[in-house]
Amino acid sequence: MKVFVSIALGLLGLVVASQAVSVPQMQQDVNAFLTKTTGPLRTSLLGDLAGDFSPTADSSAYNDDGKAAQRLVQEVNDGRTLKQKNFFSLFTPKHREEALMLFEVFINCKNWDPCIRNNAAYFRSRMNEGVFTYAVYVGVIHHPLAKGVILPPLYEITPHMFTNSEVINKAYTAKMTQTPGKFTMGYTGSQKNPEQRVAYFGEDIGMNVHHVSWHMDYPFWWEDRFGYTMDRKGELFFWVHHQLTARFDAERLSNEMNFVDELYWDRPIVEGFAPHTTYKYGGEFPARPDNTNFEDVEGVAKIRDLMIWEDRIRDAIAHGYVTASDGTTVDILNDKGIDILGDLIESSTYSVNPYYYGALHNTAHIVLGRQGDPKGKFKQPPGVMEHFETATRDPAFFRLHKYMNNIFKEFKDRLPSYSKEDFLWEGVELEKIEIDGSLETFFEDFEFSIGNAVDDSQNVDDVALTAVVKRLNHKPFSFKMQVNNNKGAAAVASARIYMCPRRDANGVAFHPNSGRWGCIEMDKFYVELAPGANTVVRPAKMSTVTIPDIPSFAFIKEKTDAAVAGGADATGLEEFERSCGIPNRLLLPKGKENGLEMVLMAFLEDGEADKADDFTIDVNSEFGGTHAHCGIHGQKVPDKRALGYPLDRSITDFRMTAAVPNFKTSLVKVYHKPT
Ligand SMILES: [Cu+2]
Repeated sequence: MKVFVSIALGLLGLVVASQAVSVPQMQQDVNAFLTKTTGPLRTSLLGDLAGDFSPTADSSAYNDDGKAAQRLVQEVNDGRTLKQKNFFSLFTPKHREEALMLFEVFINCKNWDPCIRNNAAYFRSRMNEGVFTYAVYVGVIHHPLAKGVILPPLYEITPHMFTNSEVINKAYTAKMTQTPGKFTMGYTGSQKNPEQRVAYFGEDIGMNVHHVSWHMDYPFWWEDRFGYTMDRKGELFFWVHHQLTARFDAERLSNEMNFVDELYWDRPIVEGFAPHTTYKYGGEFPARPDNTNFEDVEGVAKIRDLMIWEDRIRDAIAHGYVTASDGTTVDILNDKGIDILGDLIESSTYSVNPYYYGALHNTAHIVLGRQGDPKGKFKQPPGVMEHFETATRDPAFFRLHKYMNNIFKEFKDRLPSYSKEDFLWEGVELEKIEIDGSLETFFEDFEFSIGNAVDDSQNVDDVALTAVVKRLNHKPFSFKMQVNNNKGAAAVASARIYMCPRRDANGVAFHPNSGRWGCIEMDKFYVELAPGANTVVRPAKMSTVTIPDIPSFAFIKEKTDAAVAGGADATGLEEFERSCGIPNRLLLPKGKENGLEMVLMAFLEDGEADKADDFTIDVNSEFGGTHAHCGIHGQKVPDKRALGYPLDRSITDFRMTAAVPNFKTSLVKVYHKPT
C-alpha cells in the first residue's frame, strides 16, 4: 500500500506535514470521536486536547489558509447550523452543505495533531451528530493523512438506520432497567408480501454498508479540488448499481420470483413499503401503500421533469453524443461514453450538463422517498430512499435501478458488438473452469452491538445491547482453472469470472445475449501463467468484488489500544481499510435445495493489453483487493477494459465464444442448506 500513498499525495498537490502521529494513534482518535456520537465527547478516551482551541487561530495549518474553518465557525456562531438531536439527510441541501463545510475543514488540514484532531473535538460538540459522523467518515476515507485508519461498521455507529424499531424499543427498555439484552431482528413485513422472500438481501446490514460506503468513496458532490480526480466515477456508478440489481435478481430466482421489473413514472409503484424503522431523532420513517401513483414532490421536482430528463438522456444515446454546458458536443459512442452517461444520470458534479440532463438518480431517490407525503402536509421525515444506508430496504430501490440500468443497457446496445478477434488471446487455452469445493449457502446468526442506539449519560452505566440477525453466507470454495500456456514463455493473464442465471423463474433458459446482462461478477484478477499446463486455484474469499467481514467496533478499539500501548506503528487491521465491496458472505446468491442452476464463465486475456497504461501489474497486491466495484482511491482503475467486459456489449452469436479458446463456460448448481 505504501507505494500508492506516495502516488496519491503526489496527485493531490496539497501539502501535508510529515506524519508525526502513528496510525494507531489516529485510529484511537477516530474511535473516540465515533464513540456514542449522540452524547458528549468522552475526553477520557482522547487524553490532552487543546481546551482553548480555536479553528481559526492558525491559518497556516490549512491548505486553504483557513477559509473553510472561518466559514464554518461563522455559521456555527451565527446559529445557522442544524441543531443536535435532529435527523441528518445527505439529500437535504442544507444538511449536505454543513457536512461538506466540516469535510472541507478536515481535508484542508496539513497535519493530524493539532489540526484534524482539535477541529474534530471542537465541531463535534457544536454540530449535529449526523453531520459530524458523515464528515468524519468521508474525511477519513479521503484524507491522505488518514491512510491506514479504518472505519467502524456503520451499523454499530448509527444502529437506527440498520435495525427495526421493535429492536430499538427493546434496547431502550433494557437500558432503562439496566438489563443486558440480546434481541432478534427480523426482516421487515410479513410472509403475505412476496417481496419478504428477498428482504434478507435488501436489508442485509453488510450490503447496506457496502452501498453507503460506495457513495462515500465516490460522493456525487465530489470536486477535484478536494484532492484528486476520481477515475471512471460515472462508469463505477453504473457498474456497482447494475451489479446490485443483477444480484438482487439472482436472489429472486432462487426464491421462485422473476426478475424485478423497472419503475415507470406513468404507472403505479407496484410495491408499497412499511419500513418499521425509526429515526433516533425525528420520528418514524414514512410508509407507502401498494400501487401508489407518482405525485410531484413540492420543492423537489415534478414527475414531468424526471420524464423530460429521461427523454434528453435517451436522445443523447440515440444521437451518440451529449451536449455540454458550453454548447459543445461530446461523442459517447466509445469506451468513455458509459462514464459520461453515469455522471450525467446520477448526477454528480462531473456531469457535463446538469442543467440540461438534470439529476435523474438523485432526484428519483428523493421523489420516491416522499411519495407517502408528497406535499409535506404531515411533516414526515425523509423516507428510506433518501439515505444510502437504508435505500435498498425498499423494493422500489431495485425497480428504480432496473429502470436506470435499462437506460445504460440501451446505450451499451448502441455500441458495436464484440467480435471473435476482440476476444482471442493467441496461444492461451482455458481448458476448464470448475468449482473446487461445493457451492452451498446457508443462513447464520450474526450479533452486533446496538449500544449506540440508546441515549447515553456518564452517570448511567452501559449495558451490553446487541441485535441478532440472520445473514446469508456460503461454504468456502475456490475457482479452479486448467490453463495451457503455449506461448513458450511466462505470461500474466487478466482473469474475469462471472456467474449467470441460467433460467428464469418459469424454468425457461435465457438466450445467452439477454442472459449476459444478468451475470454477476465473481472476481477479476491478474495471475501469472508458467509455460505449459497451469492449474489456477483462486479462493473465493480473495475476490476483488468483495470485502471480508468488518470487525466489531469493540474489537477495533481493543486492537487499537493494544497497538498504541505497545508503541506499534500499525493496528493490524489493514485488510479492513475499505468498507466498499460486497460482503464476501454474499458472493454467491442463495441456492436452492435442489440446486440453483448457474452458468460459470471465465475469460482470460493478456494482462499487458488489459492493464491501464501507467499501471504495473502486481499479481500479489491486488491493489487493496476491492477494486472491481470500488476502484482504488486516488488511482486509476487498474485495467482499462469496460466494467463488465466481455459481457457488457451484445454478443450477437454466442456460439462464437466456443471458437475462443481463452473463454470457457460450465454449468454449476448452488445449493442451499435450510437451517
Ligand atoms: Cu446507490
